[in-house]
Amino acid sequence: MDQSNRYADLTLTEEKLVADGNHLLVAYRLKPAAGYGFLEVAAHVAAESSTGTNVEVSTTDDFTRGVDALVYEIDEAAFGDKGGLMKIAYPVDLFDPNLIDGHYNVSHMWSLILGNNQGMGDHEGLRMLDFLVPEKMVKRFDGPATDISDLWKVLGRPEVDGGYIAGTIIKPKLGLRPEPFAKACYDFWLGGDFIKNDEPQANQNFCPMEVVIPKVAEAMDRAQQATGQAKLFSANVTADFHEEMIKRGEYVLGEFAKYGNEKHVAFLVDGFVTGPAGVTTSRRAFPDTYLHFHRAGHGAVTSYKSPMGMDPLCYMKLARLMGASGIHTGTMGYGKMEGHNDERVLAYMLERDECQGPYFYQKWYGMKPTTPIISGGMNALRLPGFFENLGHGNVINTCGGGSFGHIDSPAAGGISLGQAYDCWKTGADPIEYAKEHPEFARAFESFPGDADKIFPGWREKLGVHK
Ligand code: RUB
Ligand code: MG
Repeated sequence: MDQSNRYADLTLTEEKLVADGNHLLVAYRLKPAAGYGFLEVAAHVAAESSTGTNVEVSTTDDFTRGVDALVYEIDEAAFGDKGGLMKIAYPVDLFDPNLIDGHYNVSHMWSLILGNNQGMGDHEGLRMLDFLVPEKMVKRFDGPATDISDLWKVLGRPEVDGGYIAGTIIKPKLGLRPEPFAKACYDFWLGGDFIKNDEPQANQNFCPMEVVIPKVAEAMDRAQQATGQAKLFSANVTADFHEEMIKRGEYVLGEFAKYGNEKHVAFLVDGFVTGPAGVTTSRRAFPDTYLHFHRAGHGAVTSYKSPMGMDPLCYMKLARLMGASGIHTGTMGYGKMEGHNDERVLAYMLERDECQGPYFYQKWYGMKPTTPIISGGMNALRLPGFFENLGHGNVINTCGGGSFGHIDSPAAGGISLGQAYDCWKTGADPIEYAKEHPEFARAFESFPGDADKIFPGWREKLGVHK
């Protein structure tokens, strides 16, 4: 049934919708299934995502019609054989404020704008490309409670422009028992700032939390004394049940507090698999603890390979609304995961108070920033190019293989990361810089495949002939 007479109004202008601020606007790429018209399917998406279904229902009244989502713009040819562009305006009244404080729920918003419409049979692809949250809604999402300035403070750095946080992920991913795990932490902390649990590291029988966490807290204390520097640990508290997450969080904080280091702890929440409920549990139960949003599984909805789901930019915006202090943004083409150089906008959208996205100009009205966490196949050799592309280094970067794969030691791996930042920041030539900085230099021998690609001729220039 073609419902475009009700769920589309192509006379509405985006300019006016934005100025009025009474709608949440969403841009989608849509490919109708064979035999269906573009506007017809677009209108069905608006119906399915608001007041309607695939047929007219007798229970509809005039009020109902007043909160219809409306298709207000279409460009059928925008993406060639991948489909066309359509934009929908959702009245703010459709969204769900909490009983307890009137704040909006991301889970509700998500299920409305990218929920049942994903399963419709009359399209072959429906992908969310960008959205614009109006001021009256932005101000009523939780947003982050802590941000990178809190970590810079712990590290004894300026709270503005405090620079690069050199981190790692304990590798191997699974299979370390408590002693070797804590030793791996200590060894890295001798050279780097920040360690995160790899996302599957939890409470396995071979490495129970209540055995390993006290050892990690002790290792941090020792590393701080040995280096005279503050160190950070991001502990995985992901679980299905909010009380289990809180139990884990309290336990971790308690163990680090024994050394006065509870502020040196972040909580890692695998926020794609838990959904917003897991993220918000940590955000609200532990508002003083940096919330590290890891996103394992996100590729199922964000991969550019898919005609469905959402672009990573939308996922970043959802994470900031939820209140993530930091979220993995990928590596913008410099690491091992899917991504490209122009994804700088992912970082800018998270960090800035206003930012131009691909379709909408989003203002955040003072909401705290979310740190871009750069991870996945990175090492010291890939970093200078990454910083150059992004234009700054105010990020958390975790290099698992890039630290534990350094041929000298995890500490040398950690030091090489900080040197990579220094090299870029001071505008030095990496080869010349390597001649003066042995840890950075040895990264070339540790990752020769990358060295050959990024710095051809490095062996001759550095006098390495093995
Ligand atoms: C990376 C790692 C992280 C991924 C997640 O390990 O364990 O889980 O970065 O991907 P390594 P993303 O440094 O050895 O590659 O950051 O894209 O979400
Ligand atoms: Mg991982």
